[in-house]
Amino acid sequence: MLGLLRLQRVIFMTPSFAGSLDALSAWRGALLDRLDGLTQFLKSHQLVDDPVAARLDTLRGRLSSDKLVVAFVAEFSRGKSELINAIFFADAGRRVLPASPGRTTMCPVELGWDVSQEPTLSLLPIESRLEGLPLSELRAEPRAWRHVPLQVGDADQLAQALLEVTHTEWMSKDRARDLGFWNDEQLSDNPPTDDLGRVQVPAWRHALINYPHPLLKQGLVVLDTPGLNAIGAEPELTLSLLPSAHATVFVLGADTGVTKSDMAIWRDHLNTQALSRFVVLNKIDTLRDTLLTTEQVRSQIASQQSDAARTLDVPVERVFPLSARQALAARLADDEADLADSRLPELEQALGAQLLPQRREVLENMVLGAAQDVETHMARRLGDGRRQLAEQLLELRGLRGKSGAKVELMLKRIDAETEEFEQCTSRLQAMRSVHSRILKEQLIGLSTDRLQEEVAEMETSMSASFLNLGAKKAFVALCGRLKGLLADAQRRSSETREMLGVSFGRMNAEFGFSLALTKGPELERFERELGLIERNYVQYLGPTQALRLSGAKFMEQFRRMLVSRLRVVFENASGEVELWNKTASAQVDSQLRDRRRNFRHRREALERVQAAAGDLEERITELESQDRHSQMMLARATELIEGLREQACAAPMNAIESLISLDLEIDIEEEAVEPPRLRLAQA
Ligand SMILES: Nc1nc2c(ncn2[C@@H]2O[C@H](COP(=O)(O)OP(=O)(O)O)[C@@H](O)[C@H]2O)c(=O)[nH]1
Ligand SMILES: [Mg+2]
Repeated sequence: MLGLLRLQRVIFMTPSFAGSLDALSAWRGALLDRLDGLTQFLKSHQLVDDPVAARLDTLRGRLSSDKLVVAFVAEFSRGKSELINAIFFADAGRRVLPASPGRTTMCPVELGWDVSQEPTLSLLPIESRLEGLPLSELRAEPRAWRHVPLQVGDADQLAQALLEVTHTEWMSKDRARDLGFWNDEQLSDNPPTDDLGRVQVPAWRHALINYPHPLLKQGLVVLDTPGLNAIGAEPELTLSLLPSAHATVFVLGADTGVTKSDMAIWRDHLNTQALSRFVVLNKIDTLRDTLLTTEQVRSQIASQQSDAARTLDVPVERVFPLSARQALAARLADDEADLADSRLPELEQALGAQLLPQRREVLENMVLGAAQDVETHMARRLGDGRRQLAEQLLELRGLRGKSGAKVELMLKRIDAETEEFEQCTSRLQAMRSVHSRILKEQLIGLSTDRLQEEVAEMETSMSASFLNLGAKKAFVALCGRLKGLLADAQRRSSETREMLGVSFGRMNAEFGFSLALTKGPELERFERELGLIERNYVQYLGPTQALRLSGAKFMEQFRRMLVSRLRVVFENASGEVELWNKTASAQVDSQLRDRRRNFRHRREALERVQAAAGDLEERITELESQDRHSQMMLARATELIEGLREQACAAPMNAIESLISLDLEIDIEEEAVEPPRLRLAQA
């Protein structure tokens, strides 16, 4: 029953954030079904080359593992954890993430679901900072973490296990300084100390919660962060996790207003993501006052809202006054009126309204691009095949009523044609060797070795500069050189494309190929990514951050993190170039194969006709039915591609509505809060 109730909630209530995610995920599921149908058909009938089949597999991987990352950022005690509980985990029936006065969440906490892993809380000890390894590399090393198994469905055990993220350790000032938690220049920013002069430091550097909660299963990743001190001490947050989040929610307290440290977080960590930022003015319940009228309280809230908007320089509609605590309590008590009064639904609606279409559009473009390529490729292959069949048919029909001598003559002609055609092989050989040489040269510019060289050059000029004040300049220079490398690769790609275009044209004219080039590899995307990395790092290298960087440990961490991010960009760019080139040569190979097979078939057909004259009509009928068959294949594949396109362009809400109108079964189990899987007919 629950499953159905939830489905109704999704459709008939104000679309909550959870509802939007449900819809997006149902849409993605339907798209995957269509994609699988198409891929299976194309592969089983061998209608596409290997690189095209691989492209479809990659598309599937990206679609099914697509994540939506929402990060909550603010000074401690603003109510981030409470807000996360209220938006995402009220269905657990209790407070899941610890939220209490004071510093509670001591380390960044990432909640998500990876089906290949067990439900676990993984904790990375704070000492791992001393080794200088970036988080991204440590993620791949299970031994660096402590693992606590989680019991699915047991909300109490989950909440109990999550208390671990609140743990702290007391340590000497020296050690705290090494770990980046003590700053002698800005004493007011430092964590609390005890009578013995020891410093209180988080026990963990990062926590990962892998848990099959329905929303997390749909690809949602929630990032909860501790306050300013911890954000500043973990460069990875600023440089990688926050910039790559699809939405960041910045939380202020109505009881505190915009404080100096709120401003510091906003300025230093959130100022590059204007489009995805949401500001929450939390705890509006604290403004309630029995001596004031509802109207008076309302206008107080409105004036705090516009103050906050002015101070942060965002449109006032981007500031959401609400009460997370009231919302959580209302959801736990199932009190709709109280929930509306908490004003949380307004934020959820805004989050859903922005994120859903944005994510959908990215996926849609990805699918449409692939559909176009597959269609072009397949139409050309099948078209070639049909043309060759037509020629063969013409030849056979011409033999009707002709003598054995005539057949003999035709056989000779085929042999001559074959021989002439085979002369293309040496030409193709030459083309291939030029092509692979050019490609090799091009890939050197995008190689990891080349990247390391450039980074090493940056380091030389960085360490030479006093206190890293020249760090920014050296880094900007590095980015300039790397952009140069990408631009170079782009230019070489166009040259390669031009060269291949000329060769293809000649091969087509002289040997009857139908070689065609697709649009060249697009490297602008990687330039944009590089630009994004540059902006984030430049911010980090600004004057307020330079001191943190001066420690050798942080320099090392900074460098490793930078290299690992740049490496991803360069590896992907190089992969893109390689794939494009591979697809071009695979086309040559497959056409060569098809042509040879065609010559062979023609010869065999004539030989059979020669052996028994009656075979001619039979052979003609066979070819005609073969032609009808490939026409059918083309029609069916086109239909499947069209279906994929249609689904990609369909609005996500419709995915659920169509499910209902199709009256498909929905699994209704005790805790069946799973998104309904669309089972669209395959045929
Ligand atoms: N009055 C009131 N208190 C809240 C609200 N949201 C959170 N709190 C309280 O503020 C304290 C800090 O909340 P928490 O979620 O741990 O803050 P975080 O450090 O930003 O994650 C806790 O005692 C919460 O109960 C709210 O909307 N109203
Ligand atoms: Mg918290």
